[in-house]
Amino acid sequence: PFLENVMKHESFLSGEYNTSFIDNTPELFQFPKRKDRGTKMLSYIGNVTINGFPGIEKIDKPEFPKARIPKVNLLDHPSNGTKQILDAQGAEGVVKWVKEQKEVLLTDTTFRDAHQSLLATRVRTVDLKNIAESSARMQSDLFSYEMWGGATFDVAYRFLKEDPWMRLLTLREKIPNVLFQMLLRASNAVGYKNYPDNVIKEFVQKSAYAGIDVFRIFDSLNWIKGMEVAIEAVRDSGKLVEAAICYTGDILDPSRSKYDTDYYKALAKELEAQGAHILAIKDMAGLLKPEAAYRLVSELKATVDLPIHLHTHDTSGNGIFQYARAADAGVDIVDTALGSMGGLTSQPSANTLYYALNGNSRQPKMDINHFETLSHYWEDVRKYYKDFESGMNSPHSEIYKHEMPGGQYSNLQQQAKAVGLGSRWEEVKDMYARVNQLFGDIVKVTPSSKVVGDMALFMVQNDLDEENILERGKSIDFPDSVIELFSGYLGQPHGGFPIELQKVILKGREAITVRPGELLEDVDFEKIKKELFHELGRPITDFDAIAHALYPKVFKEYTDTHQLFGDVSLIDTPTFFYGMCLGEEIEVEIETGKTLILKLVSIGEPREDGTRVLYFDLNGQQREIVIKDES
Ligand code: 3PY
Ligand code: ZN
Repeated sequence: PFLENVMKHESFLSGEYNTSFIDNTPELFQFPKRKDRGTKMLSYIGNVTINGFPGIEKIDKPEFPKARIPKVNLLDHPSNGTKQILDAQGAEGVVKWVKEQKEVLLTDTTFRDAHQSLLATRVRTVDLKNIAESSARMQSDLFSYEMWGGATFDVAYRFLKEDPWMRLLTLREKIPNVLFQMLLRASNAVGYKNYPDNVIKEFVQKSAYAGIDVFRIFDSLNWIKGMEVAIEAVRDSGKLVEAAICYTGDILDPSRSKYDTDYYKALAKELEAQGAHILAIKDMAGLLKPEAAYRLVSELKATVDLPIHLHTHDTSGNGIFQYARAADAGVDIVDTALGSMGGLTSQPSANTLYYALNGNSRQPKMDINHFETLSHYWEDVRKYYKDFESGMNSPHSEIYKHEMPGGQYSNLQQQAKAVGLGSRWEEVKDMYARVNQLFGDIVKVTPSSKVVGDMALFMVQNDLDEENILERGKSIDFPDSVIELFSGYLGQPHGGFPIELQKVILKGREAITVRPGELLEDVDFEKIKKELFHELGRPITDFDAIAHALYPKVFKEYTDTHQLFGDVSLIDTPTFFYGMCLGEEIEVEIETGKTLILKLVSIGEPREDGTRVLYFDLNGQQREIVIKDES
């Protein structure tokens, strides 16, 4: 505390101090009464026990089976994998190696897109950490783990109250042999709007430093100009640029000629010229029908000299068929999830693909028994997150109509519930498709998909249809995200914006057509660090500063929670969501070799001021925690 007081002091911060500073500044020796880590953690647990976790139904903690963590010998170093190729031979070495492989290579998305798409991105670091060492030893043939980026960054701070950088660093330490891949929304980084160029560069540089090897970069309108800064930053970092084209429409349907094969070929060529190492086809909604996959992959293979990495969502149930046809056409890498985290809005199951390609020379190289064992672990862990399941439990062919990305489905559903439209979900989906047409049939992927979702919720909530919008639009206050899109702040859509609608939405304001980053002022990271240091009274990392630059409000709420409850990421997931039962005992490892043993001994009746006293046992000592009962 003394050092903290020194470092927080005005004179110290401004550099206006001399050798008598300590002797003449008595307040440096006044220490606030602080709560220890144990008490902070008990406050969190007590609070959830009494008031529940925000956004999920408050019930008594269910009994969950103990997750089946496979036993592996940690003294056996994991086999060398793609990470060692990158380290020894650089990005070009990885590309060369990929091209030499006869089998289809796999990316495992269980740590990112699978749970973003099935469980509203809520899987916590502790559950990833617990299986990481086993995964490294059981999946060393993978091309990569897709394990970061997309919505995970924001959700970690916003809902899970944990630090996504720590997740990356922790997993990197435990998985040293396979490439780590992230999803980067180009100029939107891991957010929902364009950021200044120096934020994108800093984000890429620090992510590469913390452990990301492959950056899948996409623009939510397939506007290549919006990808340039990110592509260059990744090339500068020495890591792999996986430039993505987002698939929308239907190349098999001649009536949807806006997005035909030539459109995708032109994009691929441009991305190759920009310096992509790998080309991704990002079929974020699972719209690429099997025959279309065959044609598109064949055509792209003939157009560019890059490995092709195919990403889909299995929402329709056609994912395995799509991958099999893509394999026939020579696709190099496909995205899959472990069996129990695969299918439906997630990626196709790796385990199933293995059997689907039995007898095919391109069957992926993998130890299927290992994949089944890891799948058991996820079958158990998935139960902790049952409140975030979308409720979709069979293949959903309507996806071809509403075209909603898999990663958005369960998240938009949560958003609809939050604004009281949970029971009108069917209408929301239908409206989503109508908004797409109203907007001129745009590419829908974060953040453009979020704008379509916001507008759909807005129209259902206010009983609006397409005609009202155009007729009465001048008196309608559109959601901010809609105004931003039509102002050009997310970039330019293929074919431009519908002019009439744009006028109605912008109400006389000018839209931009240049790259938004050209107009945004650089963020001053040193200033952010200084301010945060002053506010939080602790050393500020570059990682903190980036998080603050991306989402100041979310980061502030996260740090407030952290100050109140400490590092809640260490608590096991059932306790994190449901608190503790009377008489229950749990263990929390707060650092290697240091474990807290917590027991909930009693819960007092509410007192007049609405508080209750909870008695815990913390490593054998009684602790009294006062919690306000919000019920
Ligand atoms: C994301 O940007 O988070 C996505 O998963 C888009 O598909
Ligand atoms: Zn996806």
